[in-house]
Amino acid sequence: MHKKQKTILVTGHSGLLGSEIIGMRNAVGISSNECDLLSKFQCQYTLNGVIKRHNPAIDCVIHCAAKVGGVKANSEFVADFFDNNIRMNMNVLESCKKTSIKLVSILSTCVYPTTKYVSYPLTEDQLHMGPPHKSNFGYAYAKRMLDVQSRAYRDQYGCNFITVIPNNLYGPNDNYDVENGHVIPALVRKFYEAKLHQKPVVSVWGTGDCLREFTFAKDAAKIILWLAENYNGESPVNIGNTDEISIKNLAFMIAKETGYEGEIVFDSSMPEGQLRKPSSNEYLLSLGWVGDYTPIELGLKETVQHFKNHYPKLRGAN
Ligand code: GFB
Repeated sequence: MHKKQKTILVTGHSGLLGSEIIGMRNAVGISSNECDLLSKFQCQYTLNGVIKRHNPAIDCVIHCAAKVGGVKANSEFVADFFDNNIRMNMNVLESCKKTSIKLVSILSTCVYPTTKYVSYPLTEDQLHMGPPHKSNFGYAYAKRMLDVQSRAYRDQYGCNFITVIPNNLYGPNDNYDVENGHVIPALVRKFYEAKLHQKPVVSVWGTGDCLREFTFAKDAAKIILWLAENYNGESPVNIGNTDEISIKNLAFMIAKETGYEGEIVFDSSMPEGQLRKPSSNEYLLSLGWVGDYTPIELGLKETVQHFKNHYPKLRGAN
């Protein structure tokens, strides 16, 4: 990508990550009304047309669109997560190949092999070393194919396709659906509503012992934009904040931030996925990235404040 700023096209621009990227740069989004990325035909005509003819010229596509969800949705709709993601990715990569444009695709640390096949912290070279955790089997294999397809197109067609691997993202513009969403938005909503309706108990899924690394979506957006401008390598790049926190501590922090003072119970009959998936960001640092990550206390504060200001008009909450 040239240093002189042109325009970036962001797929999934209304989502948690895409909306942060759009907010930071001279970027355009493409909505599902304009182009259904699951349709090969629409991508061939509409997406290719936008990439070719947009003025100012588009010189990079950041592909954030994906079917995403929390541990429960991933386990229940395993085929949908595989099917939707693999089809969308095939179509978007094909469009970017045809229009010879730089592409940044997004994976996730949950797609790494499950514990017994890897050593921690997770490094990029371990991505395909064994099967993923069964809780997100479909999503993980579909996302891993982004790496495979990007490398294949790079080798055969010379495409400048790069991939990045965030860990668990969170932030204001999350999906607040408590059944199908991720833990932070689900708990923000559960604790906030429990306080609002004076409910004495809030149930948190699992034992609370699982560890996760959380990255504020704004931080991930900044790093992705930096890599879009400065990185052209074939290896994926882990980009997440590497501080681990237990779900139990996370729940206490969110309860405090929302002002909930009732009882918190841990329901081990609910899915909890992988015990941990700590990642290394050494490769990112070796490339020259120097920014800080937002401490989780501050990220949660901003997220909860946004939630309170906009409730109930939030994605997944109304
Ligand atoms: O956010 P989450 O669904 O992502 O769950 P994963 C993280 C942890 O929080 C799990 C616990 O151990 C859950 O059991 N948890 C506690 C809850 N209460 C809740 C709750 O109310 N809702 C949710 N959702 N979790 C996903 C993958 O796994 O990570 C996806 O399945 C995706 O594929 C994402 O890539 C980043 O880290 O478990």
